[in-house]
Amino acid sequence: MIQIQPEVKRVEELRQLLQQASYAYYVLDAPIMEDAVYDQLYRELQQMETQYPELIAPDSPTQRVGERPATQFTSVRHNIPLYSLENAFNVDELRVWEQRWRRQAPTVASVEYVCELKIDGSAIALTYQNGILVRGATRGDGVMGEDITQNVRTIRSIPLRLNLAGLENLEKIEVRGEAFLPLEVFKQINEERQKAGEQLFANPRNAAAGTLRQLDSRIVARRRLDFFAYTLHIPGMDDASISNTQWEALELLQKMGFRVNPNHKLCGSLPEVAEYYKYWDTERLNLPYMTDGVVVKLNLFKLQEQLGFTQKFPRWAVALKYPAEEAPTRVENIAVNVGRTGALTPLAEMRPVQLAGTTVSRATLHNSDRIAQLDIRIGDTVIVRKAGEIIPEVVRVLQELRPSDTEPFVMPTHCPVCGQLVVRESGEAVTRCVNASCAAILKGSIEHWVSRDALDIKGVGEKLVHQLVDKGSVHSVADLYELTKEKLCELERMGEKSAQKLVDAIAQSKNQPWSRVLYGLGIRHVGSVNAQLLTQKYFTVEQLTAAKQSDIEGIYGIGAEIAQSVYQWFRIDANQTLIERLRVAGLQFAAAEETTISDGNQKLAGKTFVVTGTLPTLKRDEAKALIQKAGGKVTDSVSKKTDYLVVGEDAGSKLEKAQALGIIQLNEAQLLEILES
Ligand code: 0OW
Repeated sequence: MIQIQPEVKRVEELRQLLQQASYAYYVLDAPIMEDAVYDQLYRELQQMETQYPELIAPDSPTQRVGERPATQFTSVRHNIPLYSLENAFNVDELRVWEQRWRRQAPTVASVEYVCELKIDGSAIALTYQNGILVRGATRGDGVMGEDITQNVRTIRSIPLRLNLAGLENLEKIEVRGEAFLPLEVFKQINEERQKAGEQLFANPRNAAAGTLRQLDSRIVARRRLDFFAYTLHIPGMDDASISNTQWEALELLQKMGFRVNPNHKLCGSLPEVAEYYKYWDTERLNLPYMTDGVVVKLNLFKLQEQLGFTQKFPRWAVALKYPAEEAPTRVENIAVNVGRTGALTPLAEMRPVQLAGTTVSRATLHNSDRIAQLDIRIGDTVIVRKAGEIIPEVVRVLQELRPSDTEPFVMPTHCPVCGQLVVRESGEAVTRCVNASCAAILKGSIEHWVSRDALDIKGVGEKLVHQLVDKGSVHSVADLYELTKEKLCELERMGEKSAQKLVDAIAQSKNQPWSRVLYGLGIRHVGSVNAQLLTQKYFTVEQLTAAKQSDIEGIYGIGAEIAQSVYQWFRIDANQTLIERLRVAGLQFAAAEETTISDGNQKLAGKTFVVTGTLPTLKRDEAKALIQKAGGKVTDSVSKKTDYLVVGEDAGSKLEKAQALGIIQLNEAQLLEILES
């Protein structure tokens, strides 16, 4: 009788429990346990794997996020090619497609089609060996892709171990599906990139593809990719060997533990397909992810095999696309604006055109590489595209309509605002003004300093900032703290009362915590989340200034790029002078209560809280300090990243948002109970 060690038994039990809970939460959207319970079990498994490292297995939930970034991706061959889809842009073209396949299978009478929403993400291929995920790869050219296993493992809705009940004999399983970024996450990522002065993703598809190809899987994990499976293959066996139809395959994928898009439908004729296509043309705009069409597939695998493939497409499937919102218009000018970080961004100013329910007259051209790629010129007629609420983009130039007297557009060599030479670092697509006193950079840095997530100085809007800079009243954020009521009254339409209110609001900002001050300094790649991560390790600016770059990089969630940006910023004299002036003005450069934080019982480690409303006995700051003391993080606004909302009396919009996002709510008693448990 083999005696199973108790620790082996317990580890296996924990894995089963956690995997079932993950499946229920991420795939079925129906949690089977409270997050606090999941966390408790997860921590127990982590402790046991630390105590018995030999028990760590690749499919353990603790193995989702890799520690070290990859240096590059290796090329891999797909055992079974990933085909793309022929397009049909309306029901007539769909009919042509049906006539074409019917010519090839003339004896077939009535058929069933499976209609699936076409998810607008990035196709990936998953390989499972004995039910364990062993590889994840990008589609690539359909034959060769890139090995992104480390990144794929961070997608919570992709199972690390399959539920093979009754199919244990299937040694190798291939699954294909679409990795995608939910719209909410896409917007959040672009907001963070906007604040960090980085280029925005034009749409969720690019964002998903770009995220999948991130070398640092910790960044991928933070971006919350999701996944819908749609194809199941057993290498070496016909698809018809384990299920007869696509419909059954989708059901089997779900049983194995995959997320399958719930809106697929069995249709007995093309008119039914057309009805599904029409219904989802508008309904899809209410979905939390982007779609760009309907994939129509013949349901019967035997018929699929009979029809086979062309060079590029399956003959038995077609993508019935929704016309993207595109329209022609003329480029009247190409303006260049200078952002807060000095980045020069070319903008196409166009004749206004109606797109996706809005009037579009401007579209970003990103950088000079994109301009060269498009070969866009003033006077050109272009096709502009806007899908949903995504930012408009220039798709292509209609060269045949180009007037004879146009010139290729060249990015300016001098900053359009301050006249200084601009630089374009080798390997960077962005052209940048590096003159720290450039009015555009100065205005951008002050707008950033006063913004909601930074020092949150009410009443200092864009107009006032431009007045202060243009009048020469302010040359740096430190000058804000030397503004007097008299000085402000010199501004047009500034009364004494408003001036006094502004002076008070600026003075009030001296109470903001060190993490907000750090974020307000506008260091490249340091958004508000990274600022909190940095100040939870470096409680004072002296500690951060003295920190080695490698130590900064070692903080969970802080990559090499961010560490380098922070390390270099603190070595610029002008920045040290700015810090000194701000410190003299009274700004916080040390964590008030953080020094007492983390007395070792890290029961809330890695958890993010928001406190809202009036609590029965604790003041807001007391609750915040208690949470931070137990290793938790406290932020001001509710987002998908929020784990718990502590709710008091008269809780407002934060409670509604938390309810919408399914975030766990705690009252004061429950919070104290967790802290004392
Ligand atoms: N994006 C999708 C989707 C889908 C495959 C099977 C054989 C050829 C296409 O939602 N629901 N079903 C398929 O079926 N493909 C899809 O996306 C394709 C994959 C590669 C290009 C498209 O994104």
